[in-house]
This record gives sequence, C-alpha cells and structure tokens, in this order.
Amino acid sequence: MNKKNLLAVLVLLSAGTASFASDLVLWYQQPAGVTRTVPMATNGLGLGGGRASAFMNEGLPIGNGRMGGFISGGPARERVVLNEDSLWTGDENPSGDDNTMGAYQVLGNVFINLPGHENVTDYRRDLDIGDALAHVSYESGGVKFSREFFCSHADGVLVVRLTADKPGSYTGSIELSDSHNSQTVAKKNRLTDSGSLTNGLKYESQLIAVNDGGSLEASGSTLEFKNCDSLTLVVAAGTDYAMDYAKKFRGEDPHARVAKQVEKAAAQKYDALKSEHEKDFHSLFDRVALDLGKSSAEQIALPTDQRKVKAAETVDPGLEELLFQYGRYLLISCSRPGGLPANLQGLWNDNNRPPWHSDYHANINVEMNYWPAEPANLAECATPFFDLVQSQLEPWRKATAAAKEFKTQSGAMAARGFAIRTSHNIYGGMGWKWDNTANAWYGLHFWEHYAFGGDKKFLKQTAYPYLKEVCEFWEDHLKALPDGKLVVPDAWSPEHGPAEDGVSYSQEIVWDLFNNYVEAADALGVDKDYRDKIAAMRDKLATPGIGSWGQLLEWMNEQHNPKYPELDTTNDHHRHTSHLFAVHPGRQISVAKTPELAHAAKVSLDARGDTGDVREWSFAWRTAIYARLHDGNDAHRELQQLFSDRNSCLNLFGLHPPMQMDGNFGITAGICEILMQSHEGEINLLPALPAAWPTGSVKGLRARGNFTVDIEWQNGKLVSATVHSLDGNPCHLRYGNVTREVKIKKGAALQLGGSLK
Ligand code: FUC
Repeated sequence: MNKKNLLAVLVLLSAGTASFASDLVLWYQQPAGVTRTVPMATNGLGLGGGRASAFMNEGLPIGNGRMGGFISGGPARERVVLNEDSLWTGDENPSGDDNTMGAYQVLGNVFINLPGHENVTDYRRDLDIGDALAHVSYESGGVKFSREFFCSHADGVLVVRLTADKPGSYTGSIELSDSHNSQTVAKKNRLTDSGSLTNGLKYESQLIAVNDGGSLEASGSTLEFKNCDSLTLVVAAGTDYAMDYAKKFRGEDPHARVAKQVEKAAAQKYDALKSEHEKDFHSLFDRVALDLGKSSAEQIALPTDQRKVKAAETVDPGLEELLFQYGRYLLISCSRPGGLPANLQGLWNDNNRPPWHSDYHANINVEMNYWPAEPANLAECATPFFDLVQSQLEPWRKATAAAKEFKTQSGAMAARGFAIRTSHNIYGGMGWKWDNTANAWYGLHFWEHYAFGGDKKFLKQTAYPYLKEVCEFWEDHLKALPDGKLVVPDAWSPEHGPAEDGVSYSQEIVWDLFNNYVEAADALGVDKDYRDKIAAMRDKLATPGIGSWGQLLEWMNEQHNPKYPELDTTNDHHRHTSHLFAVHPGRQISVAKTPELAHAAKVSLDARGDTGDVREWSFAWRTAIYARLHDGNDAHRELQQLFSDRNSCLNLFGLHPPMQMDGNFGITAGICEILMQSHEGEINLLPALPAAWPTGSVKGLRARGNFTVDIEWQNGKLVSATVHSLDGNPCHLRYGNVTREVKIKKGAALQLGGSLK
C-alpha cells in the first residue's frame, strides 16, 4: 500500500470510529444480560438479606431525580425497570432492628414486545451522559430500528421513542407490570398500575402510548400496536409519600398528579419534550468540563465493557473523564430538589429485597454520595439530603431519648439532640448499630453547603440550628479523662475492631463539628459565649496519636488485641479508612498544618493497601485521601482500580459486590481533590496532579468562598487559571509554593498565568 492509500485508510478508520468516539458515551454491542458476567454478591458480606441481579450490572440508567429507568435494550423484548424514589416499605421502626426497617422497592417494568426482532444485526446500545439520552439501534428484516430514551425533570416523565427507517414497521405490544402484583388496567392508549404497600403507601404509574401510522389499542391488560411508523411512550409515576413527620410521611393521593403529568406530556410533540429535557439537563451538567488528554484510537474503538477492564491496566484518559462525569450525571439523575436523596443504589433497583435495603447508610455511604455535590458544581443536588435529614430529626430525637446507649455522663437519658444508627429509611426509622458520630458527620455537609455557596439564609435557618443541636448533644455526651482530655465514649471505628473510648474516627468527626460550628457562629456573629465554650471543648478533644511503626492510630491506644490480631499491624487491609477522616473529608490533618500527622496518615493508608477487603467505595475514598496528602500518583492508582471487574460493573456502576453507587459519586469528588482543593482557606491549584495526566484542563470546579475556577496545565505544570468570584470574597491562591492574594469583584473573573501572575 502506498503512503497516500494508507493515509486514506487511516482517515476512514478514524472516521469509522469517530461516531463511537465521544468520551461521554457508554456503549455496548449487546443488550443487558447477555454479556460476560462479573462477580456478583459472591462474598457473602452482610447483604442485609438482599441480592442484586446481574441486570444491575449492565442496564443503563436514566433518571429525573425522583423517577428512574433502567434499560435492557432487548430487541424483541425491551425491559425498562421503573423506579420511584419514595417507594419504600417500613415505618418509624422503634425497635431499631434493621430487619424490620423496610426497604426501597421496585415500581415495575415497561416491556415492549416486538415479535420477529429476535435475529438482529448492527446492534448497539448506548448511554450518552453528555445529553442524558439512551439509545438502542439494530437492523432486522432489512429495516433499521432505533429507540431513544430519557427521563425528564422538566416534565416529570420517562419517555421512549421507537422509530424505523421504513414506514409501518412496528407491530407488537406494550406491558406495564407492577412489582407488587397489582392488576394493570388498559384503556384506549393508556396503561395504569396502582396499589399500596403493606405500610399503606399508595403508588401509581401510568403509561400513555402515541402512535404515528398504523393502529394502537388496549387489549386485555396490554396495548397492542400494528404497522406503526413510530411510537412514543410516556410514563409518569408517584406515591403519596410526603417528607413530613407531622403528616406521618403521607400526603396527596398520587392519582391526579400522575394522570395530569402523563397527559400533559403525551399531548406534546416528542421533540418539544426532548428539548425541554435537554435544556434542563444541560443547565446543570455543562457547568463543568474536564479534559484529561486523548485516548488512543484502539481505546476509543472498544465498547465500554471491554474498554473499562483495559483501563485498569493502561491509562485511558477519555474513560477517566467519563468516570468523573458519570458521577455528575448520576447525581443529577437521582437527586434533584423536591425528591429524596441518592440511596445505596442511587435510585436504580430491580429487586424488592435489595442489598442492605438500598437504604441510607450513615458510616460512609450516603456522605460519599454527596461529596461531589459542592466541588463538582451541583450544589442544588444536595438539597434532598438536607430535606430528608431535617424531616427525620423528630423521630431520631425520640429514638435517641429512649436509648440506654445514650445516657449522658451524669446518667440521665439523652435530652438534647439525636443520634443516628448506621442504616435509615425515609419514615424516621433506623436500623442496625448506632453510628454515634454520624450526627456530626452529616453536619459537615450542612456546613460545606454554606462554605462553598455562601448562602447566609441557609446557614442561619438550616445549617446553624443543625450544628448547634449536635454540639449540645456532644456537650452532654463527651467524657473527660483524668488529664482533662475529652473523648467520645464507647465509639466504634466503623465495622472494624472493638468499641472503645476515644476512637480516632469519632474524635475527628466531633472536632470537625465543633470547628465548623465555631466558624458558623462567627459568620453569623451570634452566640458568642456558646461559641467560645465549643471552641474550648474542641481544643480539649483527644487527637489521634502516632503508633509504633509510624501509623496514625485508629484507636486511642495502639491495639494488641488477641481477638483482633491484625489491628495496628501492616496486615490490616480493612476497607474503611475511618481514622483518616481528618484528612478527607475533614480538615484537622493536612500536609501544611500538621505534617507529622499527615505523614502518619500516609503510612497508614499505604499499609491498608488495595487488596483483600478493599472494595469499590474504598478506592474512591483512598483517591481523595491521597489527593489531600498531595500524592497524585497514588491517588490516580486508586482511581484506575475502579475500572477492574472486581470493583465496577459493566455499566460502570460501583461493584462492592453487589452494585453500589457511592463509589461513583466518591470518585468524582476524588478527582476534584486531585485538581483543586480549598479546605484550608486558600484555593490550591493542581495540588496532586498525577504523571498520568500531563496535559489537560478543567472548567467550572467550585471552591469554598463561592468561586468557580478553570485550570489549564501542560507537561505537568499550571499554564493558566481563571477564577470567577460570585461573592467578591478575598481570594488566596496557591500553586505549589507560590501564593498570591487577589481581589476579584463580585461577578468578575481574573485570569492568571502559571506563576499566578
Ligand atoms: C457499610 C460498608 C459496607 C457496605 C455497606 C452498604 O456498612 O462497611 O462495605 O458498603 O455499608
């Protein structure tokens, strides 16, 4: 082949792959369920009695914050699992037994039956996370068939559009199946499922199908269509859940609302629905753009399930960028104002006995879900978390006041504040062991929402009262040691070792609470005396020590415990890194302020390693901790391991196993920490840039103090930074050892070069 021909082939080849080349598309050559399997729930680790199916491994998720769809892409039988985030069994669960806490349920399935589409060619299934659209396409009997799916926040509905390149090609049926066996009612072009759960929660889903050409009619409990050119299916769903304890968590019957939503949407043209959806989605998603460099043509040419395994071994910048944006896509899709927060599975669930009830876990998981919200510029997506927590406070107070575990130091039952068990539902009910300091860890989120966005009203009305109440709880519960040091009594480093006084996890979290409270009181200029009292208590809290081999101690005293021989040895590869809370997400330990403790934290983390019990979300946390320790290469190594089949599903959901979503959110936050940090009163640019990302750029990351920042780097060095100030606050910048203070007016931006000039 001469040079000219070779060039022509190369151009053709790259043009051929270009249609698959977007870095923001997950794509597959087969429907969900027929791919090679990856390990699911094989390790027997406390699954809360539940299981996740292989479908969770491969289905493609769409969602509008409240309602979700999980798409299989089967040509002859499409299955879209339907979820609605308030469909929960359970109640206030006074026993605290997690077996009676209830669980997140599946709403049902939409099935589209297309007989004759069994043998297809040119099959492709994809999820375009840049546009929040999923697609299926294939050829059958000489006709090209396509499906497009989205779940619109703007109109509150899930939409499926079926098209073909030849008229009259669609003949088949549509089913709406309820996962609690209610009987579907089919009437004209509508299917309705409604029922109630054992706890009385009412739910309803409705589907309206609109055909172009051909015919469509109700038949039995299905809709049958013949010789249609195209079809649009619109689904709405709801429950009578209300996030309000005073109303016993029940509100309006969903029937009228669901009917109105589905009718209104079905009356619109498909393109109008789609463009409203796009407008809404882009208004959030487009705030942040990341470019980590180019992937190779070979990497780009591979479908996601094959590409991801290789990315665990060889750096694939495009896929790393996709992983970052996937966390943002998923958060936008499952956590929007007015809905419930992201649970262990986001909101995607195909099993009425899901693993760990698909609940809210307080000892790392739900917090990690919300780590990216502020830095990755999706602050409003955190609203459901604040709303749910506030709606649960009254029942949590009641449960805490009745718990003998929370007698105060003077022996009285708890009278102020509340504590949280490891698991909770949406009805004020909790389950499993108390996670004593989760109340304070949740407080960090309330504080950070203010620290990033500067919303004084939120601070005054929402964050401050929360922080103060939890401070009062700890004021009543801390124990003074003979030397005057204060410790959290009888605490547990999550799911690891013995419960003792003063474990580092709890000490660090209470320190963080007190520290945030002091800053909150200062920002509002209120409660001077109480603020000073809490500041003094903060300074008396026992701080984590350094052990015999230089590690940061997880318990107050180094463990030599025959019951747990591995503790405080280099053989301890436990998945939790609770004692490193102070590095991330806390800020008590840092390279600049407490270098010895920071070094000890690194010694501990290196020893914990990434094998054995280390799984899924652990890698995301480790990425963020290494980044805070300014160790970019180790941070990147942890990130890369999320691509292995051991740690992620084929649809890139985190794989614990089973599927869990915290790691997806956590890694997005970890990547933010690699690129920029702002927890020490300055904006630190590229504090942990790994060698794997020599050249790149990021736009729109958020820094505390209400700034957004764009950064460009080349050959591992900062080239430019543009800081947009939304509040006109003083701005302290750092790049390596270079620092600079600048004044940027509210609403203005300043561009600086590589030496911050
Ligand atoms: C915590 C973790 C487990 C798992 C579960 C849902 O209990 O220790 O690893 O993520 O939550």
